[in-house]
Amino acid sequence: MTPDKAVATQRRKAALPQGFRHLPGRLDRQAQEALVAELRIIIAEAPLFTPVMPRTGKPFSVRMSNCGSLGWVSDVRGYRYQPMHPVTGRPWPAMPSVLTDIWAELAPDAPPPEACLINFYGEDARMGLHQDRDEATFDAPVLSVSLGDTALFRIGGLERSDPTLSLKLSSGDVALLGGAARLAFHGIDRLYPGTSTLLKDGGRINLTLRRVTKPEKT
Ligand code: MD6
Ligand code: FE
Repeated sequence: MTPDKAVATQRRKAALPQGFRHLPGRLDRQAQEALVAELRIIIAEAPLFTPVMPRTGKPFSVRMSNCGSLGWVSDVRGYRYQPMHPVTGRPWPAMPSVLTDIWAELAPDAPPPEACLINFYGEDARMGLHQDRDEATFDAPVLSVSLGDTALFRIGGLERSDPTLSLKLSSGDVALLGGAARLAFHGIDRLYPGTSTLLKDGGRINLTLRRVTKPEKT
């Protein structure tokens, strides 16, 4: 084996997991601006908060809020979904219809989404490699919408140690983790500040739509 080939073999190339989809530019600029305007109203009602890691209490570098009937929260007691904002105690605002429309288009067989997690990244924020596994059902995909500065997204397999592959998520992009990719490890390694003019103070918003509860059998 030539030295080059030995290196190539060692650096196992990750294949994108089946069921991962990346739809660059799914929302055009006008749709992105309209969605940001809706998110400003949502965040006025349900302010961004800084979650902390279970047990350690270490703060996340992203700030969060939610819309929809359920919201994902993290505090020293653990990760969970709850119907109320952890600080205000009020119900989460409704999900914008542009988001439920994209869900209906891309996940036509899934029951409607219940939670939309809103993650706000300042220029130094990141998101460690994780699985989205706090839902009671993994049948529906998780759908993500990116707004603002471009981010470097990394996705691997079902084990934390599996090889990973990186791609950039830009403003207006949609990503879908479904099928075998539903429980794939993934994270955000970094932002590229100044790559978008959408958010007037920079940064990035990522929205993730999830089905949380098992649908009623009909
Ligand atoms: C982010 N995304 O893009 C982090 N999760 O900021 C996620 O954690 C994510 O993009 C589930 C499905 C798609 C995602
Ligand atoms: Fe995730």
